[in-house]
Amino acid sequence: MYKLFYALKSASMGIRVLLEEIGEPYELIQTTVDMATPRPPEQLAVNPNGWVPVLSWDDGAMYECAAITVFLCDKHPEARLAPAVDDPSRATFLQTLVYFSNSVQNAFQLTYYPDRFVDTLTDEPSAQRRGNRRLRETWTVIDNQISDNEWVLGSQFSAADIYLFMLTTWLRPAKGHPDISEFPNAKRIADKVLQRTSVQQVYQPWIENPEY
Ligand SMILES: N[C@@H](CCC(=O)N[C@@H](CS)C(=O)NCC(=O)O)C(=O)O
Repeated sequence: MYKLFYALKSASMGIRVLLEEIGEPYELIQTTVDMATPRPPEQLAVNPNGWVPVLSWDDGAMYECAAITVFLCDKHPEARLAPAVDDPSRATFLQTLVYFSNSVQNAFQLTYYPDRFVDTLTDEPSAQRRGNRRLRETWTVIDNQISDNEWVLGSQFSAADIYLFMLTTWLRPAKGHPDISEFPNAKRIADKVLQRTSVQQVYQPWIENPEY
């Protein structure tokens, strides 16, 4: 049985959607993204960085959202959430997940955790402003990549579409982030992902209040 260290608003929500899509039993272990609140020791034992998602199962555990995504998709091919290793779209699948993780998420981190990028409090607004611009740059790359495709991988729905949806829920124009409407191709996919039963269930708090 899978155990997912879980916090609202975090990347653990996208992994929970995958677990719902796969249909395997799982347990949520509540944790936090609040800097002032200690993490459970079991979470820190797997991920000393203290962030989520962290996934564990009978004889293993791991962290990093993109890696967990690939792991779960490959472990449960019957869920058809990823192209097989010899499928031509596998390359775009892996490329997009890693780009989400190390470029788009990194831009979000500049805006949400500026203290991790600069030395002094007075420099933090500058880091946040650069993060806002970086968000626009990286989302533009993704929007152009999608072009008029139905899904990230063309005609094939995949976990990359779920990951994309999750990232759109972090966009906060009130913080200076770009609005999702600036990226109509990404928005088109996010709107369709939102219709899925798994997403309706996991993202209920966000659906009720996008500023949750
Ligand atoms: N590269 C990591 C980043 C994970 C991450 O930044 N998680 C955030 C929530 S989305 C978190 O746990 N923040 C609290 C912290 O960093 O202590 C991944 O993709 O899994």
